[in-house]
Amino acid sequence: APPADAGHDRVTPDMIQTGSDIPAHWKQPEGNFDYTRREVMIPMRDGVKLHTVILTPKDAKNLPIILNRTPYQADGCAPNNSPHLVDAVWSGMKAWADGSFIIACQDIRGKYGSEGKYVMTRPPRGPLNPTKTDDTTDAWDTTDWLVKHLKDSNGKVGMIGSSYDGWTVVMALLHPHPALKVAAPESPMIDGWMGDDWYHYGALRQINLDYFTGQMTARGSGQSVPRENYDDYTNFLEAGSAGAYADAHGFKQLPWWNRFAAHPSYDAFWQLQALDKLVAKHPSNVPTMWLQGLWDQEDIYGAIHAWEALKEAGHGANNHLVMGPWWHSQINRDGWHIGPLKWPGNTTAQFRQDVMVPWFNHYLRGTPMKQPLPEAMIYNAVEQHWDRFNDWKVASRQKRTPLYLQAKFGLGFETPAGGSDSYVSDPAKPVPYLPRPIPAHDEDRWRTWLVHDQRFVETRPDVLSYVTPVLTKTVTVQGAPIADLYAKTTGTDVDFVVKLIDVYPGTVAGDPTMGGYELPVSLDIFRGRYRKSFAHPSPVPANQVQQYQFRLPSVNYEFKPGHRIMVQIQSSLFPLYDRNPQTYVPNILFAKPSDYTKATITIEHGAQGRSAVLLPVVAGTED
Ligand code: PG9
Repeated sequence: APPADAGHDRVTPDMIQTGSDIPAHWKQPEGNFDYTRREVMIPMRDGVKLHTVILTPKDAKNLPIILNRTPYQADGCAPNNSPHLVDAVWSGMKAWADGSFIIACQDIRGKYGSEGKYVMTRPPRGPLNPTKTDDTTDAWDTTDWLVKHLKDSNGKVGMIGSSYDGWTVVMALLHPHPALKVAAPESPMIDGWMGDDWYHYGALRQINLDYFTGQMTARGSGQSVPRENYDDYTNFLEAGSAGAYADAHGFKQLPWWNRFAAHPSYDAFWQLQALDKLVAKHPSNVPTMWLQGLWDQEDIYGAIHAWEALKEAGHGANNHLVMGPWWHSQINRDGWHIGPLKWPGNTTAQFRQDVMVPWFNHYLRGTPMKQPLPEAMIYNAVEQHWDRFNDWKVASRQKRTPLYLQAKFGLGFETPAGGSDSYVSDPAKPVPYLPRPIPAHDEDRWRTWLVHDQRFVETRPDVLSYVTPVLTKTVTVQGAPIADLYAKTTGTDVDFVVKLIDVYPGTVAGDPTMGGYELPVSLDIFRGRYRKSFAHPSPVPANQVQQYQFRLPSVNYEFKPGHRIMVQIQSSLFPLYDRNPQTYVPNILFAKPSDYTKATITIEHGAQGRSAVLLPVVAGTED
């Protein structure tokens, strides 16, 4: 008899694969899914098709559409293969995934599944973009397609998105489709030079160079810059200038870097894509919630400046400002705390549920609002509640009281007696923005650096710390503080970092680790060459007192009795910002090692100028 396995050792055709094991089209059987997912390529006016993921609740009828346009992969909108929409979507979409909205997420032109060419924050059509399309037309064409093709929709669209996705919302608002009924740009990038992602008043945020390779070395997700050392303080110090770092890592292959590096000043390249100016020129009637974090470590400038520009231009009625106690884009995640500051609840979930979604529902399906949205809602991090303002003054209309630097490192509202203080700023030993080591990819530390205890630099000889006596009554500050320094340097260029700090009492009942904490309430950096003009930098005359005046991020804060107010001044914030060589060179990005020199910097608080932080105090300065 033949052996039992005879015939089982033959290869048959069904065992062989010469094609692909990945089918050309895979369709997930919907089974018990409470939504359908489909992917469409939506044609734009120039024929380019944009990849769009559409999530429609089962049995949808007459539902509004929530649209998000992103450079970060539309598929990421619903990363989980769950049968329940609310579990399928990422945290930022959960508020819209209760079955009462159709969700549409789109890859912008040139990224991930979309056709076309990618341009970094593609400027609006005009002198910087001579083509016939931009993210305004793409949003318009997408909205038009959605309301015509999604039969289950009620024909009304709301747009949301944070950061770059917030920028896409603002671009849509420059000429909105009539079906766009409500919008929320969250931490939108508005002016990359003045105070959002790329520069702050001319100082380069060099750790964003990773973002360039991440976004532009691949259509999908690119990689960050490879590191020699764990500590980015060392990496950037060893590289010399930001330009040398970029050159060493191949950046010359990136067209965006070459445009970027050729325009270190606020010339037409930056001016013509500043969206606060553009929204004021092309205001929309779309009810818009401009939203950002009070400690927004990436785009702290954008939302409030766009909102102020609109209010100034007479469009306050349909534009609202919201500032929560949040880091960048935290609105799309949990909001129980930021760093060591804990809130009585989940501030983001509560805001989305109590304010944002009802407000969207009002405009998307006519649901009455329990309480109208005021002009501005700004969290009071000290009293731990939201303050509602019917007239939040734009910065140019705020009254301010000088909080003067005083002798012996005092600080107070009284006219200073006179004097000055000096420090040596050494570019070989720049002041870190966090205690070392500083791996920039450590997300938690990056998200919370703006609330980091500043005691770690207080005793450095190149950091001046001025402090008030212990307060006996509350000083309430509402608005944008202004740093107003009178200073001289032995060099010909200089940076100033000014921090407004709340110094906690030495012991804090119930929260002992906060004893003596030095909490930055508002801080920023300013590059001295721009003291007279952002477009036309000029050397700083050595040894001559100059005025350096710049606006700090807006606050709604109370300095309480028992606390003290501190102002810290220093000339670097590294490696977040590139080092100023302190010798004037045409383009700091490409400063040579020999340009970096020590300088003695003197801050005046007397006859030569009364340095101060001009505070928008609303209570607490008079007896
Ligand atoms: N802050 C990021 C960004 C926005 C716009 C341009 C470049 C970067 C972001 O989080 O999207």
